[in-house]
Amino acid sequence: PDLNTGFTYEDCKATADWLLAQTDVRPLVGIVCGSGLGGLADMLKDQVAFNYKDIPNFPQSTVHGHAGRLVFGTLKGRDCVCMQGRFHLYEGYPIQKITLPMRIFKLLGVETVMLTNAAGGLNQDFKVGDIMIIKDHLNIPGFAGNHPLVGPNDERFGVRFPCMSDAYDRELQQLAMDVGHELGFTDFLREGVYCMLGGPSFETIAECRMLSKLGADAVGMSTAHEVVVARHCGMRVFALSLITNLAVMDYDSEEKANHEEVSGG
Ligand code: 6GU
Repeated sequence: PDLNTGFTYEDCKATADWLLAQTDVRPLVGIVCGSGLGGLADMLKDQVAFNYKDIPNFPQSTVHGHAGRLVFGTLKGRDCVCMQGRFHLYEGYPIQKITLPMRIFKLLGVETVMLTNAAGGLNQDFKVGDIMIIKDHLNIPGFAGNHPLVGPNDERFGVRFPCMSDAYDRELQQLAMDVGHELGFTDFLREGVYCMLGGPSFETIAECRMLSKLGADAVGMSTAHEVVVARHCGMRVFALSLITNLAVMDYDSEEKANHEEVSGG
């Protein structure tokens, strides 16, 4: 059978070359801005920005609170590229399509990917506003076969069975911890395990309790799929969760998760 998903190495290369032809920026760092965290992209200097809808092969953002621009520029003098808005499983695209930007990053020359997300806190010690350095993840859609590396493997990206025990770069975690302490963030800087679910519904109370027992500190609807693809093609990964709300863990609670608190909208 023809198992070609339409997102081949050649497709990614064509997109990367199309972008590189229109900017002198040669990014070694690629950033993915989570819900409500797209303001970082606006801080880039000497910007060259592309709307997702104008980029060949790119999916388009359908979620309110996600802008949908790929921004090239410099941060503190370093060339970087920033996704202002990302793609989620619940938008309905195939998972190979929503992770395509990671492979385009790779072909742009990116060596390190930094990802942020808005997440619900499961860890009882967490508070709203905490920043969690992600040390590991639970890729729940992946367990069920909704995994971005399903299908024919192109060795030009990476191996058939990539290792994930070193997915989150330990040096970068330590560096972030050190810098966070220096900046006076100690009281709200955490580390923990991020759990990705497909969404779009938020979790039931029983689901939150289950995820907590499984070792998750925070839960959201992104990041793990991108990390898997980024690691497959050999990029270093650093990721942060902003704890925008606390997951509801008991039946007496009046709290309800909603998109406005999550996206800062
Ligand atoms: Cl509580 N759950 C999920 N799945 N995603 C979130 C969230 C909760 N809070 C922010 N994003």
